[in-house]
Amino acid sequence: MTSATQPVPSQAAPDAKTLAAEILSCLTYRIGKDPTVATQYDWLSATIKVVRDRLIEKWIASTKKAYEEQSKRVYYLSLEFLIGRLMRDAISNLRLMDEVKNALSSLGVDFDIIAALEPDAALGNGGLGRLAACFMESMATVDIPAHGYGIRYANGMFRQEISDGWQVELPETWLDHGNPWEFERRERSIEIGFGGMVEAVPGSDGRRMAWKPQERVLAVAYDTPVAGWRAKRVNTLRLWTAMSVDPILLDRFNAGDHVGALSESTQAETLTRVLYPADATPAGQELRLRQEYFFSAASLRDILDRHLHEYPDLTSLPDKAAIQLNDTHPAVAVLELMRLLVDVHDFEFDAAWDIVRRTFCYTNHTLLPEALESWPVPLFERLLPRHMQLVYAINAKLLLDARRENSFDDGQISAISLIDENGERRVRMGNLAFVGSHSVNGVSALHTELMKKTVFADLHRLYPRRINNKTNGITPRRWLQQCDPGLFSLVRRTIGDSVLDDIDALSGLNAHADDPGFQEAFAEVKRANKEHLAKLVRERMGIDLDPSALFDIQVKRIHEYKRQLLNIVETVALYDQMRSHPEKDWVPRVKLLAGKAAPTYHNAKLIIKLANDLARTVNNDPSVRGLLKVVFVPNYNVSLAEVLVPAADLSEQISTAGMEASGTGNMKFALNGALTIGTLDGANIEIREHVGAENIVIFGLTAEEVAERRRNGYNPRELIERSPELSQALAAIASGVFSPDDRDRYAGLVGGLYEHDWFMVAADFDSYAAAQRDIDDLWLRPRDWYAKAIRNTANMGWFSSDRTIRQYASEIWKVPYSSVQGN
Ligand code: 26Q
Repeated sequence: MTSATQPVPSQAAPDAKTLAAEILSCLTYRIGKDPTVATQYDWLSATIKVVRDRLIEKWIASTKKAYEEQSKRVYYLSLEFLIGRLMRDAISNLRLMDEVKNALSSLGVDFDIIAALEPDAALGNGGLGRLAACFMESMATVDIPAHGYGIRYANGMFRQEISDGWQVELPETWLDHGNPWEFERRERSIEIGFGGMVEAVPGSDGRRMAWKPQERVLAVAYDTPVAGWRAKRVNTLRLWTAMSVDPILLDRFNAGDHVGALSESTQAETLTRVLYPADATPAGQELRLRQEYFFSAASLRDILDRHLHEYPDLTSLPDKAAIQLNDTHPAVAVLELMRLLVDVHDFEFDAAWDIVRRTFCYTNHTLLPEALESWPVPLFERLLPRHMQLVYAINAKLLLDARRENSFDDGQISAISLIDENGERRVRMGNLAFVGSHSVNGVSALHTELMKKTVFADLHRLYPRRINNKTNGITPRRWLQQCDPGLFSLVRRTIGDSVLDDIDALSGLNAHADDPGFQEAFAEVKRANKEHLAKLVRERMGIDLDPSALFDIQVKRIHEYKRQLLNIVETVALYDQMRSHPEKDWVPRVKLLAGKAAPTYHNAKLIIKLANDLARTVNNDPSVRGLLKVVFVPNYNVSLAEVLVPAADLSEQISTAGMEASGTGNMKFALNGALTIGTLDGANIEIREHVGAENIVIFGLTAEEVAERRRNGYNPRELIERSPELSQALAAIASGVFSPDDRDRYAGLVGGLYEHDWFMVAADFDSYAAAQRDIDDLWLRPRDWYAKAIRNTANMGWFSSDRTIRQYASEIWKVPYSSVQGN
């Protein structure tokens, strides 16, 4: 399916002189500063505003085109967008990088200096939020009219500092200097209600209800343009901010109660103040449910208003809108659309339900039972009384159908029910999203198969065609072209510029994988990237790294299932070995770790402390002779990833098989020429298929073996005792070798491995350690190493999020898309 691509009216490409004049004029007239007093931030704002202006014409043209062609639009609802910096992305997609750099330098401004000042927009926790950001860029690139909807948190992801080895959370205020990217749309203000009562509408036979909310909050829209490759299309990311309906209660103010007059507005604004910093374990707090409903309801109103502006009624909604739910966080939108259709637009229940299901699609990102969202019925009912009634109504229909037409037994009925009756009654958001959608997708082949067998087994039996797979991807613009300019320019020189518009052309590198000259050039790029990272580590942490050592990197949220602990324990074992066998020819290694822990996740925080305790010990031990360095880099975020990813020789993707839904960091590293050491989990399996089994190092239990061991009893103590390396390493950690100031610090953590070891560190330890020694051997044969590294880059094109988005477009959303990146 390819859309007829119409030429988009485009401004002439400006030269550096024109841009310099525009930046200067913006500085003067929009920022109100003279170059002699302008700060670096002023130059940054002026540059961003000029770049943004360059997008506006295309933005308006894109919006108009969708309107005139009556195109079906895609709405991506996500509580998280982990965007990072936007300036380089926008300039690069406009193909104006050299011009902007020259313009600034003619004004005496260094592009790299101001680029580093742009705040890293961290409106997300990790993979799910970053995926949403990659998808926004890819939807624009493949020319799909799409809108992202989310929350404009005043405080995004916290800033992580490491104090005495412990994580400390500090607020990140990304809006301190204003946000030059966004347009405030005061005129797009939508009232959102909470609480109150529900009354039957007289004469509607109890079908229509009138909800009389007790509280009201205003949702105000802020729009950010998102440019695709070559800025052919520019889409909108619309983020909502909560404001008080009546910011100053004038009567209270006039009565002299100045503080009380403002209290309501403070309360309203609290709603969008902060992102919940948990990436797997739902907080279950009222404010979180309020956030979910607030943004879902505002987005739906916006979507329906746009539809009704163009079409007579809502019967055609499913033909003109596809609403993708990024996990269950916006699942309450299913109920809100039901409410609007039945209570406001007077649809029959069944007709409304049909429209709802044909409009929504749901992506699941996790199988972890503790991560499946559910809300206590009393809380749900108090905040959203009408929606609670609708849950019961939908549930009645669902369970009757299952019983009558599919003869489900009691166990199956209780598994598919929207209400969890085990213990305190709760509304299950996963089941709601599933039944309210026509498509439910997983994010890697393995994850999708496991969804069918585990969380959604019974719903899958009832709706066997609904679950489908869409393996994740990453945008190659940010994650190769921009973050690794040295590698990308080598690639262009080697295989030509077609790779600019066709990432699959990377496969042309396969022909050069064994060419010594190309290998050398590839190794030189990697070396320069490692020097760049070493500089950052020296400046931020005062630690010296040897760029000729093997850079072994594990960066991601800290979670037990991701098994940073396996990596750390193996590092302890290696440290032991290096000290006991100084005569051996050890491969110099730098172990880099980074990632944030949820503030309430005790073991995750302890793992960070352990990494830092180990780093202090190892880095100061002369007997290691600098052959091993351990570094925990603070405050992992998108911008730091852009430095770490290109500098990796080895990428650690070592989750317990069956637990990482997909992973996307794994794709970024492999694309940039790192070898992966990984388990058969998530998208690692598909990476192996694409890069070839001989170019990836796989170890450990399979998902089936993990499940089998959990079923048949798993005895970690026995395994630990049988592995001398593992028992020694654990004994050292548990006895306080790395924590002389508090010898019992890790007793509990290590005790957990002996007692239950839910994530099977012990089961995989020996095979992981052996795989690491294979890596060492390979490193000593640089020609073999680089041949494999090159084959990774060459064969990762398939993991472009453009491919993922095209699959969503053709198989789920049924919208046309462009098959070429640029034109
Ligand atoms: C839910 C309720 C209340 C508070 C927080 C949350 C919450 C927030 C974020 C729950 C989960 C998340 C994030 C999940 C996530 O990032 N999952 C990752 O998604 C990636 C993209 O599909 C996958 O590659 C990863 O495997 C998966 O872990």
